[in-house]
Amino acid sequence: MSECVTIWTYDWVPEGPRGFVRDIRLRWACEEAGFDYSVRTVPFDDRGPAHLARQPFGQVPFLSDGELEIFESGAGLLHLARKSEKLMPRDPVGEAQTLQWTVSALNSMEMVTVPWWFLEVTGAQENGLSGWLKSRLDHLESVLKEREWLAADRFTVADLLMADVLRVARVRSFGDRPATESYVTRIMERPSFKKARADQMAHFAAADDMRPQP
Ligand SMILES: N[C@@H](CCC(=O)N[C@@H](CS)C(=O)NCC(=O)O)C(=O)O
Repeated sequence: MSECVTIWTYDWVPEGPRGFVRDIRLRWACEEAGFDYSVRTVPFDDRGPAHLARQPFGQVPFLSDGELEIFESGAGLLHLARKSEKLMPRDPVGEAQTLQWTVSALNSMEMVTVPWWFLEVTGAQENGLSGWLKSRLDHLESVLKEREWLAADRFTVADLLMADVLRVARVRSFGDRPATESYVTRIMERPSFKKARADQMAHFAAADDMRPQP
């Protein structure tokens, strides 16, 4: 049953991360699949026991679907993908390819991009993770030179996640990789991504008016 999906995110975040908060992954997947969903919030400033009971690291997003509660954006995406063939094919080969690339987006790519990006934005003189990131991006470029999508010859949740991991500006501008660039650009052109991003931006902008003025 798709009508009970609820995506949980913060009630507000500062401007910097808007458009990148990971609830966008779940919003976007619901849009791609055509699910009805609602978005509910937990306080950004005060991450209390109710939040920690549902996301033990005090982070977002997490998802509820009827009786089910799931944290980790990747787990939430795979849950949604099990509900819609639009996100993951049902044949065993297509499904296996989708699963491996979904996990690889998190465990081979994001595990490098996030710490690399963090060193970049905190102004490290020399980013010691650049070689590691270059290697991962170069390997992916070789794959994307040969094909349009990561799995099953069609858009899947694996592409949604890989593109979301890669669309961070500093990662995109790190080296010249035309196949990867065209892949990310093409995926960001999808109406479901644009809607999810616009909705997230509007959600946090609306919360500004409710904030106590400094
Ligand atoms: N591995 C987690 C990462 C979640 C994550 O980093 N969430 C960010 C927002 S995009 C957050 O809650 N940051 C606040 C914090 O870490 O305290 C997932 O994919 O769900």
